[in-house]
Parts: sequence; C-alpha cells; structure tokens
Amino acid sequence: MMPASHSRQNRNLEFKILLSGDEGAGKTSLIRRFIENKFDELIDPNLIEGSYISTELNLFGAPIKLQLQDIGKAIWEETSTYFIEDNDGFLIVFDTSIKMKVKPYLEYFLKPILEFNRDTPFLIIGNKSDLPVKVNINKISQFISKLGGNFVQTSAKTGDNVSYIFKLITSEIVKKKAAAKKRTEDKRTDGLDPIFSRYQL
Ligand SMILES: Nc1nc2c(ncn2[C@@H]2O[C@H](COP(=O)(O)OP(=O)(O)OP(=O)(O)O)[C@@H](O)[C@H]2O)c(=O)[nH]1
Ligand SMILES: [Mg+2]
Repeated sequence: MMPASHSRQNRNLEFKILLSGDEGAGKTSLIRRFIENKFDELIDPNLIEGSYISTELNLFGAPIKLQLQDIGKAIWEETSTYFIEDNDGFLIVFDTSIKMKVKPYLEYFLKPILEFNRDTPFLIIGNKSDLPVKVNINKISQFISKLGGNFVQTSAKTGDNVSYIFKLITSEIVKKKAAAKKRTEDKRTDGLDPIFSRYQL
C-alpha cells in the first residue's frame, strides 16, 4: 500500500485546459488527434462542446490529469468570464490557411483572459499547417511574443506538434503555479510537491 502522504501528493495533479477560437479552426480536431490519435475531414462540431473530456499526460515524471474543453466564439462571447475562471490554461486556435487579420482576432480572445489575470498560461495555435499558409507567420510570432505568449503551428490532420502543445501548456501551468507559490509562500496543499522538487522550484 502506498503511504498516505504519497497518494495525497498525487491526487490533485489535475488541470483544466480550454480551447477557444473561431468556428472551424480545428479545436475539436486537435483534441481528437491528441486523445484518440484520429482525424476526420467531417467532424461533428459539437462532439464534446460544453463538456470536459479527460485524459492523462506524463510530465516531469508524474501523471497529470487534463480536462479538455472546447468552445466556439458564440459561447465565448456570452460567458468568457465563467470559462476563464474555470480553467487553468488556454489554447487560442486559429486557422493559418485562411487569409485573415490575426491581431484583432487574438486581441479579442486574449483580452478577457489577460484582464482577469495577466499570469494566466496561454498558447496561440496556428492550426492546419499541412495547408498553404495565408497569414504572415513572422508578424504574428512577433506580436505574440510581445504579449508574453508562445505561438505554435500545428496540424490536427498530420498530428504535427499536437502532443507538444498540450505538454507545453501543461508545463506552463505547472511553472506558473510554482511561481505563484513562491510568491505567496503559502503552505502547499495542491499536490504539486513532486513536480516542484523535480523542477528544483
Ligand atoms: N487540413 C486540415 N484540416 C483540418 C485541420 N484541423 C481541422 N481540420 C478540418 O477543419 C474542419 C473544422 O474542424 P473542427 O475541429 O470541427 O473545428 P472546430 O474549431 O472544432 O470548429 P467548431 O466546433 O465549429 O467551433 C473539419 O473539416 C476538420 O476536418 C488540420 O490541421 N488540417
Ligand atoms: Mg468543435
């Protein structure tokens, strides 16, 4: 039997991640690729919308539970505050195969997140990298790094970078929680000890 302290340490390694962005950007496809390693040209847009889908990731030598959820722009518009409070990290997804103004798009989705807490972990995902790119990747990368975020191009179709983005956002969440802990020096009750000690935080 595991010592009680050990099981308590691992119990709360669970984070919620929200994917948001325009209709058709590939949010559900990214989750499907990550969890099932499958891709469909025709995907039910409401496959998992509105409810969480759970998976597990091994990171820093510890199993971490992830609860993934995706919502479209319409729901975001009405209830972004609820979703921002309810999630630990965010993936803002857009489709790089469509000519569009990316800056206002990103500002639209990021503003409420950063206003709520400027330390909230987020990644910007330029999906559909298997198709010809119709946006200026250099300009977008520069804009995102100015905002203090990371930009990753993915393809749910080929699987390119899909596991990577979920690992990256999870490690950002862990690091930010560690940094917040360091600031407050509160007694830790969140079960992150094994990860923090591995990270030497
Ligand atoms: N070529 C290509 N097509 C993709 C990729 N990701 C998604 N698609 C396709 O784009 C369409 C929309 O994908 P979804 O995953 O439904 O997009 P969504 O963001 O969940 O859209 P909503 O649920 O409507 O908000 C589907 O036909 C997918 O097959 C990709 O990386 N490459
Ligand atoms: Mg969808």
